[in-house]
Amino acid sequence: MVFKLYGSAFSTCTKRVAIVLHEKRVPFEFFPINLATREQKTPSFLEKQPFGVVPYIDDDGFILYESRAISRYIALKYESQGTKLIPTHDLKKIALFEQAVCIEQSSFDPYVTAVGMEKIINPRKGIQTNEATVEAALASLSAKLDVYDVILAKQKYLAGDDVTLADFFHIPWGVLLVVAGSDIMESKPNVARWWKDITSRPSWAAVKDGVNSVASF
Ligand SMILES: N[C@@H](CCC(=O)N[C@@H](CS)C(=O)NCC(=O)O)C(=O)O
Repeated sequence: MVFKLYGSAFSTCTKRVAIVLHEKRVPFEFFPINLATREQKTPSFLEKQPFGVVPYIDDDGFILYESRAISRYIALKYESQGTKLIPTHDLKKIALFEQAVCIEQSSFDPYVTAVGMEKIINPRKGIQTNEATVEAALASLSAKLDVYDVILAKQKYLAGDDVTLADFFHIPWGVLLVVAGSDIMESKPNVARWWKDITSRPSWAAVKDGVNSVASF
């Protein structure tokens, strides 16, 4: 049975999962969910994703939601193909990977989503941007990225010298910073080097303009 991804072609969380499918070279069928018509709030969707947000997957009847959990599932299920995205045998490497995942969720995601919501999503909904919120989020993000810059001066990626899921988790919201008018990802040398590296990969090129089904790799 082909792997099924339900989401919105342009949503950040759907792209997060699609990057991983491309890195792992897993063919998949994409089922678009229309967020504009609130398809994600319909009873049939809520049966699969009770929080009413995208994405979710159906892997031969196994339903899973939360983009980072789905990404881990794919990375482990297809451990031996494509890019290795989670360390599995070395306890210390596993711990450093978990640390990097926590860094993304606590020191990056809250600030980039605040900027993206204010500068991109809210205006589309007719809600005025709160510039004070944007300024505060960018100031906090800049302080966090100063720490990233120190870490990335010593190693290639956030969990060590191998790329992992933790790096890829940053991309879909992180690229929106430029759209929101901020060049913060280019403003610190080691962060800029890392950012160019992970956003130059074919997996991101394949999904950045919208997620589509892939019949084979
Ligand atoms: N933590 C969830 C967040 C999912 C989420 O917020 N999805 C957004 C798109 S990126 C969504 O479905 N928004 C529509 C809505 O809130 O109704 C994940 O990572 O999967």
